Amino acid sequence: MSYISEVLAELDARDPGQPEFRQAATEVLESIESVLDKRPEYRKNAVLERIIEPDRQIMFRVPWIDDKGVAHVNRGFRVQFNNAIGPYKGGLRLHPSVNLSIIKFLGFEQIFKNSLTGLPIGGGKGGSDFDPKGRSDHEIFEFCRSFMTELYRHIGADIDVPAGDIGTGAREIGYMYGTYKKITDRYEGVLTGKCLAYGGSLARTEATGYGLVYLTEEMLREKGKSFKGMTVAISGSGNVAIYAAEKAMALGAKVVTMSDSTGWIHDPAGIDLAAVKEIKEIKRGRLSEYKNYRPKSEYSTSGRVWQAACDIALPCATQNELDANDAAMLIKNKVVAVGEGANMPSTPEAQEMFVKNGVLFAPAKAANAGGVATSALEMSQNSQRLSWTFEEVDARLHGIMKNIYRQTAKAAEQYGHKDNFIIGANIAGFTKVADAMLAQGIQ
Ligand code: NDP
Ligand code: 2IT
Repeated sequence: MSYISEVLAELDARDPGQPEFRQAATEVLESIESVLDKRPEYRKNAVLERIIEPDRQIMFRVPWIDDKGVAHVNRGFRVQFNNAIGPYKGGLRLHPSVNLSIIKFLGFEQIFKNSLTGLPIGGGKGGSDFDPKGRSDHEIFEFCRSFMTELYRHIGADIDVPAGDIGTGAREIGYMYGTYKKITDRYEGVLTGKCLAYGGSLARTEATGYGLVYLTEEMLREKGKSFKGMTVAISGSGNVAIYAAEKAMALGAKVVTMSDSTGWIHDPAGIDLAAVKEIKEIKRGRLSEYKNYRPKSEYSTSGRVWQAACDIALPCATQNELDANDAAMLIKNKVVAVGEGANMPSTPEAQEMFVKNGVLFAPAKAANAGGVATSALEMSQNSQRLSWTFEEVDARLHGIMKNIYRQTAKAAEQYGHKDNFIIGANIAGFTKVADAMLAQGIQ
C-alpha cells in the first residue's frame, strides 16, 4: 500500500461519513505524490497523518430566542486545523447545510490556500447550521451574540482570527466583534471583514472577487489572452460573485449569468450589476426580482448557469456546484478558462475533464485566496493601528495574486505537470507548511 493510500484508509476508518472532507483530502494527497517520492522525510515524520488531523475541533450549542419568543438551538463549530505558519485563519459559514465534514473540508483547504498567499496565517474554519434567510436584524444579533459567547474563549488576534464566508458578512462580523469586545474588554484584530469605522480594511469587501479575476487574468495572459471581449458566466450572487463580476466588467468582459439558491438569470446584453447589488446587498432579496430591472433578461428555476455559452466560467456559489454534465456543456461551448471563486465548486470528475480538454483551470486554493490575503492585510493594519488607502491594499492584493500564479505555475512545471494548476497549487501550498512542521518537530 502506498503512503497516500494508507493515510486515506486511516481517514476512512476514523472519520466515516465525511464525504466533503474526504474529497478535499484526496485531491491534495494525490496531487503531491511526486513530492513525497522526493522527500522521504515527510513520511518518516508522519507529516500527512498529522496534516489531515486538525489540531483541535470545537463543537458547541448555540441557543437563541427569535422575535416571537421561541427558543432555538443551533450547533456551532470551529476547527483549528493547522498553525504551523501562523495563527489559525479562516471564515465562519452560516448555512443550514453546515456540518463537521463541510467545516473540515473548508479548514483543510484553508491551510494550503493561506500558505500560497505568502503571509503568516494558518488554517481554520467555523460556522453554524443556522439559516440567516428571512431572519430580522434583531434575530441575527441574538444568534451572533450567543455564538460568540462560546467562541470568544477559543480565539484571539494571535491565536485564531475568524472572518466571513457564506451567510456571514459585515453585519454578522459587527455583532460578533461587539460581543467579543463586551466579554473580553479587548480591542484587538480578532475578526476580519470588519466595517471601516472600527478597524476594517478598504478593499476587503471586493478582495475575493477582484483577486479571482486578477489570478485568472494572469493565467490567460500567459496564453496571449485576456478578459477583454470575453463572455463570462458566473454562479452565485453573493460577495464573491458580485465583485468578480465588477472586476471582469472593468477589464472589458461581458458577464451574462448570475444565480442564487432558487434560480439564475441570463442577460445576454450584459448583467446590470447595480441592480444585482441593490437586490442582494441592500434588499437581501431574491434574483427573481432582476426581471423588474431588466425585462428582457431571463430568469429560470431549472437548468444551470453553465448551459449559457461563455468563454470564461467563474463558479462563485458553493462546493460541488459544477459537475461532469456542466463541464461537458462548458467544453462543448468552447470555454477557454475556469476560475474557482467558491471553495471546491468543481467535482473531481469536472476538474479532470477540464484538465484533459486543455481548459485553463484555476483551482480555488489559488484563485480565491485574495479574500483571506486581504484579511491578513487587515490584521497587519490592526497591529500597526494604521489604515491603508484602497489603492494601496488593492495594489498589494494584485501583487499577491500574481505571485500565487507564479508559484503555482512554477511548482507544476518543476514536478512535471506543466499548466496543471491543481497540482501546482497543492504542491506549492503543501511544501511550505510541511517544511514548517518538520522544522518544529513532531507536535
Ligand atoms: P455569500 O453568502 O455572500 O453568497 C453566496 C451565494 O451563493 C449566494 O448567491 C447564495 O444564494 C449562493 N449559494 C450558497 N449556497 C448555495 C447552495 N447550497 N446552492 C446554491 N446556491 C448557493 O457567500 P460568499 O460570496 O462569501 O461565498 C461564496 C463562495 O466563495 C463560498 O464557497 C465561500 O466559501 C467562498 N469564498 C468566500 C470568500 C469570502 O471572502 N467571502 C473567500 C474565499 C472563498 P442565496 O442568496 O440564495 O443564499
Ligand atoms: O474561504 C475563505 O478563504 C474565506 N471565507 C475568507 C477567510 C478569511 O479569513 O478572510
